Amino acid sequence: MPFVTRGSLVTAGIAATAIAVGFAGAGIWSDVLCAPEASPVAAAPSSPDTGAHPRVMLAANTLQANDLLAIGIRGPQGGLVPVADTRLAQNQRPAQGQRPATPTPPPAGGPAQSGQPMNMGGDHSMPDAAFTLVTGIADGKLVYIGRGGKIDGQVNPTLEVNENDLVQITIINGEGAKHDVVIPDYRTTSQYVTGKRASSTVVFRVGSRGSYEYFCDVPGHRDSGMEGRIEVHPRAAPAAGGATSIVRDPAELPPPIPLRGPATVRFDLETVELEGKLDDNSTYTYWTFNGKVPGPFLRARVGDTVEMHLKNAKDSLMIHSVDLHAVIGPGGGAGLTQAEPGQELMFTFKAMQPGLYVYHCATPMVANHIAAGMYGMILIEPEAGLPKVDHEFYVMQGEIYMGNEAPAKGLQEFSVEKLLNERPEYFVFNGAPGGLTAEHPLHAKVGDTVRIFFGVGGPNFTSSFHMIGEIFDRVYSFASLSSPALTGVQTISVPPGGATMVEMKLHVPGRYILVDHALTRMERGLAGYMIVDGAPAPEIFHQGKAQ
Ligand SMILES: [Cu+2]
Repeated sequence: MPFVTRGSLVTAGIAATAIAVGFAGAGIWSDVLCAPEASPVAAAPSSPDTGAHPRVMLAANTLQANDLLAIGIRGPQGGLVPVADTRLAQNQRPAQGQRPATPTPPPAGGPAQSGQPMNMGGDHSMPDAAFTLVTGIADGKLVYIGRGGKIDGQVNPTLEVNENDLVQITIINGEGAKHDVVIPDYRTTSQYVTGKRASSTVVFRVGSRGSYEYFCDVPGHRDSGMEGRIEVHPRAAPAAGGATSIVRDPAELPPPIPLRGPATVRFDLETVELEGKLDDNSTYTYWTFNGKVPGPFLRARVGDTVEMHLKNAKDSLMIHSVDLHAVIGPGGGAGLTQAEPGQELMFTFKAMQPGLYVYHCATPMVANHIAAGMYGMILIEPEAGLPKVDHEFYVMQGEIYMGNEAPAKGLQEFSVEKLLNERPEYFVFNGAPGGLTAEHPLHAKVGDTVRIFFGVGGPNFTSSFHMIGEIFDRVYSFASLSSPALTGVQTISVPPGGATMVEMKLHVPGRYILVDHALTRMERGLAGYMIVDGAPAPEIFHQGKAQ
């Protein structure tokens, strides 16, 4: 039986009814009819046996002409795949003629493919490959059993890694006897885990290719079966290496506005849906402003009159819009920019307050559009501009909600259940795990002054923004540019839909890591590098005794 859920949303001044249509099967499209005076909801049963395209009539007196309607299909991975946003016209079939989305079948051999190396450039803080082993009994022998991904359920799994990888192994006690895991070739020994569910994590860097053993060194356990191998392979080219990157280069932003009076400025945003690279082995359907995450950095001056144009690409499936927090006016512009595929809409606003503001798509389900990558920032500079610095960077934090456990393989589907439960698989800077480590690290030199425009698209999690090994000289809390800066700040809270501006002078060369200091999120992809070149500064930082 199909199921139908619905709820009323009021977004951006538009009274809207959002309807999710789900089926037990997949790959089914539905027709939607709007009948002003019909029974509340009538849904025809699907016909999975015949494979015929069933018609579901959503005929409700709560539906009005011009309502915005969001439709999703529940796919085989349990995720709700949004297939269309559409606006109802009187007695029409607005869904006709739109491209039906085909939900991706789940990858063969089970949902999750973790245990794949999360190659994020290699660092002392982040493993390239992570494995979980649960102790247990199989065929009357003590063993390790793989949990998650490729090794899921395997007895004494072979752990496949690449040369020079930083490898993390977590053992979990599954049955209550005392165990550990040792890897003699890498001089690595875990703590003992003695109680059921107790765990210990070890990290080590492997060297050149070869086959190495791991085992439990509690007397008798290895002999009774607790042993496996680590296979170190030459580093291979990543499988998803050819996929389009949606990561915005954090150095890509317009220069400061020269001193001038108020002016009229025009910005053009295009909403683009595309399959983008998520990690080395997977892709994700991103919804973006101008093809990157975050959207372009917009820059105006207080007092400016801004003409805001939003074009929704022809091949989009969804309606998209933009709500800028720099706007004073209902919906921040979202009510005026609900653009259907191929449509261009615009509005004008006056920049009343200096500040750094988030913008985002505000089309139902708004959290879905944001989670898909639809956020960016607009800077409204004060009259006198900002103090000059050597480098400015643009970084935003977001969340990825997919049906499979990360890291996975192939095209990943969005999961509305994970979104509603606020359980992201990845936390990301600039759209993808590894985006600001392997792909686009920030670069600067000793002696440089740098400024980071940092915002949270979210949609849900507050960031505790921190740079490991640095102190922010100045923080413009909540991105207020008309308040005095805080000085000497280690970590700054940035709420979803909020921002901060931080500035610092660089004194010591090396690699610094941008993080959310809720550091569990680093295990889920959230990290960025700032690489600082230059001469050592032993008077500030050196190994060994004071000189
Ligand atoms: Cu959107």
